[in-house]
Amino acid sequence: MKALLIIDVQNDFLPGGALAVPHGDEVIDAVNELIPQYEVVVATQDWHPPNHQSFAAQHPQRAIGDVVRLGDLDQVLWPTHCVQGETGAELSNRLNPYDIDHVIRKGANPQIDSYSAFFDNARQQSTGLAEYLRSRGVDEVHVAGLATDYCVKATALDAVELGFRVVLLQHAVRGVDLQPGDCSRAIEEMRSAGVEIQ
Ligand code: VGL
Ligand code: ZN
Repeated sequence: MKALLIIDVQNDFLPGGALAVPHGDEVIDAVNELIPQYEVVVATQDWHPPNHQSFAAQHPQRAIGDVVRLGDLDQVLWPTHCVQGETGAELSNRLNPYDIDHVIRKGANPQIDSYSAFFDNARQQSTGLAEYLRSRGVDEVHVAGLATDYCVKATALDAVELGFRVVLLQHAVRGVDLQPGDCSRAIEEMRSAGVEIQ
């Protein structure tokens, strides 16, 4: 059984949002067309408390795009985004909500970021997604959404490691490209890890 994973199609990652992914809105029609083709559809939400340590505003001497140490990990500093309960954290209202079976929220621990839909970046906590997918008999996941070079990549790589067959739906993802080439490199990294690029 295959599942569609719709990663972080939230207002803050769309044009006009706090952390707008260039052309991020182009994934919405693609995702809406994909939804009816899957029996299991999961959407994720980046879901940060206002004091999340990935926010540059929480580090007075630092700027957006700087890299700091958070716990034992390198952490890129982002604009304040996807704050729990705020409009920016809502799934786009252009997304067809009727056939979304399950929503996973991630990034709630202020001290650890969570790019992957399966685990936080320190791999301390599971979001329960793998368990949910297995309970539904899913052995293959197809990944769409935002952003190619962060949450989409982390999710696809974890899914491979967890033993799922993984397909990246290239027409239905867009990335940040903080450094030019980040998205192409992310796709090559996924391909090398065993993700089928479709
Ligand atoms: C994401 C940066 C920060 C993503 C989330 O959804 O790819 N990127 N938080
Ligand atoms: Zn985030």
